[in-house]
Amino acid sequence: SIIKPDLSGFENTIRDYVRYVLGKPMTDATSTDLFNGVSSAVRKLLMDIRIETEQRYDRRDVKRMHYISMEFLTGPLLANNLLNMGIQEDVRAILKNMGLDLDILMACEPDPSLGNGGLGRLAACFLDSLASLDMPGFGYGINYDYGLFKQSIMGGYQREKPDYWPSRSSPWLIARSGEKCMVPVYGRIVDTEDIEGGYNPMWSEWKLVVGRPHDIPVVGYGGHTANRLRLFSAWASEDFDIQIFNEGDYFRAVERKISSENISKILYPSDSQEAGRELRLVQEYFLVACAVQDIIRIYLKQHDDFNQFSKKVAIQLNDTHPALTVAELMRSLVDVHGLEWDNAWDITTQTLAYTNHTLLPEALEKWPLAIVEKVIPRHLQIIYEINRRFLETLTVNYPDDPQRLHRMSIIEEGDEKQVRMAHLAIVGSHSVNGVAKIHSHLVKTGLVPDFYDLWPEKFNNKTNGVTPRRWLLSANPGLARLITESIGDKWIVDLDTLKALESLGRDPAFLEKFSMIKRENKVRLARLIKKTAYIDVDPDSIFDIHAKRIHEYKRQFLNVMHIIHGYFMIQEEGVIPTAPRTYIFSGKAAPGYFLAKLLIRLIHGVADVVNKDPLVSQWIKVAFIPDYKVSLAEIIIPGADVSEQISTAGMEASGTGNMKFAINGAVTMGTMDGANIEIAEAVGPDNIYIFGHDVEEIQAMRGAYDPGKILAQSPHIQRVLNAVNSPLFCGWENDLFFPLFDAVVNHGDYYMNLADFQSYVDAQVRLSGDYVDKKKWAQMTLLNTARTGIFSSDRTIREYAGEVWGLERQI
Ligand code: DL6
Repeated sequence: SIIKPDLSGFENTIRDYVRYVLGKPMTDATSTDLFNGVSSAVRKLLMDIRIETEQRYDRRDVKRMHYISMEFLTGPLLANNLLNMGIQEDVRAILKNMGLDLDILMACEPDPSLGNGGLGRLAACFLDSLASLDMPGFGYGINYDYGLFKQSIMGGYQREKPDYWPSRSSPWLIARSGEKCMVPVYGRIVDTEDIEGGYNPMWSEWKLVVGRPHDIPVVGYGGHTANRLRLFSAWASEDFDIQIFNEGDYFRAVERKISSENISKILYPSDSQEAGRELRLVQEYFLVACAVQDIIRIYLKQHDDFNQFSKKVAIQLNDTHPALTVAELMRSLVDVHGLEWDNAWDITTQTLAYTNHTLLPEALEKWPLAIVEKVIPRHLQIIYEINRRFLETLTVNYPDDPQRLHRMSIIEEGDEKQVRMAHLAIVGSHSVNGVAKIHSHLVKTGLVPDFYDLWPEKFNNKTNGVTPRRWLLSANPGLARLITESIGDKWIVDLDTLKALESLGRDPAFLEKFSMIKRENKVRLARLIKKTAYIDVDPDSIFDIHAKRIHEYKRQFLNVMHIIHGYFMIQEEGVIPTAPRTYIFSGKAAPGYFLAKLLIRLIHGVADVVNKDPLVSQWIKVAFIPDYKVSLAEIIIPGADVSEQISTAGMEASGTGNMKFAINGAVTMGTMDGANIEIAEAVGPDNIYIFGHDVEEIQAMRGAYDPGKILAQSPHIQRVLNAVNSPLFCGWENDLFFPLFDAVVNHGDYYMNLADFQSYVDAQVRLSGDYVDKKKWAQMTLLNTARTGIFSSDRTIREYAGEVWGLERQI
């Protein structure tokens, strides 16, 4: 049931905001002013729910779960908050009465891009599910001034511009200046003797940074519970360094202040290349230090000692980025609160749990000891001590296996010693999970088999999920309405009930309505493509969409190869495809990732040639939508017929885009990778296109794989790759795409594009054939929606809550 808040003062709050906060008459208010006014009226309602929720939790002294993550990709919040409180239509009516249009105001909301992609968006889905399930689960993150860069395209190239979001003035952020955290950083260790003559390391000469919390309320569906996402901004401990200021060096004092505040200035834009950059380590430490202090402060409000800590507190580490929590919690318990090491260690390991989100070797964080020692010398000592004790237990378990000790040590030996963050996280946690069945299996068998051998009971799987509130109810209002009219609205909180749609697949009238909604969503998407990519596309063609970060393992290159192949089939062989298709790409490349950026340029080069060709363009169009972000995904995903999920098997941990597309009725073209495997299980083999080598086959091929052999035997692949390496798509820039050609032809094709090419082409031909059978296609897409309820993040959160956190509903 939905508890609707009282809206009687809503209009006045908007008017008061414009008049007394902005100091303007209503007649002068801009759309952005009015968006802020409406949001502050919504925020007022949220605060009532938030305060009641907190009192409920306090009264019951509940166990709380804290999700620490460097990224939370919330996306715009107004629409979601209104829907979750069940008041979107009421507010629309109030605004209409005032002569205002809710949709226009919602379009003014900036997209807080505080994340790179899947990992950050998953964290946001989890917060929505926790609140919707009335569970005490909170987020801790960084209030970056600049989120992920804005992408624009110039001459086919990606350009990056800073994305400033109102980190100090967003209507959703509530500054909590009374709850700031003091974070020591840098300095050195001075060895002193304690009173009993023992060793007593003192961390001294540190510099103090202040973490100022800003809360974003997170209201669950139904309006019963509002949790919070707490984001920390970094400030200098004093306005200036008074000492330096007094010495007369005004500018150095100001610079010091600026450098402290740099800590929360910007989100690192890559998935993988941050390790080695001191500021990134400082950010990671800053986050965990603030979070741990805050968590302990909240716990101590109701407890006098730490005996109950792990019964009342669970902490989930979102990837290794917050792995320093292990050392920081130990430091806090031992150095600050005076606990014995063994007791502190039991508490730490019983409290912490770690989620792995990637197997890619380059994304597994390792920090050079020299940087760790410089930034957090005391933590390095603690890590050494944790490692010493850990290696001692290993010696008992594996007395004759020194190699194993080397492999498992938290410290990696070598020319440059490094801290292996994944090992630190595993040793310091009671639970380690992957994010899809296959991924969890590979964590155990491929990534850290030694740890699995030692602690098999620690390892588990939690397949990702996505929130149906944002990704169906809000993003696809037409489909949401049809579903609710047909089977009721329980699906919003129990997505498995979508199963009831299956039987409607035999009802032609229902199928017709279902297909019409897809068409309307395609028209909406076609408008977006026209507006952002300046290309006219036909909503009756197949909308084939590849939207995600640009990365070699995600194989946008394979997709482009297939497009070029289709181009030649029409041009040179007169083979016309069964159905016209629009290939739609969207996604950002890390600014330092040369090949990924070149791939964006290639997509544009191919688009130029294909879209201008009078014959081919009747059958194939290519469009790249710039600046992929949550608000665009909400338009792109519901408009898809086909969802491209074509990573090299074993490389995509799970994927969550794949789930969003399938729930919205797109049919997956995918490899047996990540959660695609579970999507295939759920929808059945007739309702998905699976192609390519699976994980075992890829593993078996490694080492012996010879792309040259495949190339020699395939005139089609030769034609495609020669075209990539020819002037055809280059415009006036010669040899532009040679590096992409070279990586595949001369450098081993690490991502095995060629190995999967033919089976990809065959699957695409089958798909085109099925698409023209309107009834068959409609049934397939319906079954994708009906059978993917299992991919709700509510299911994922229930699993974490029951099996990892010991978290209960607090209705
Ligand atoms: O678990 C969320 C998401 C998965 O769905 C993707 O498959 C995976 O690539 C992503 N991982 C990361 C970690 N990157 N780094 N470092 O973003 O997590």
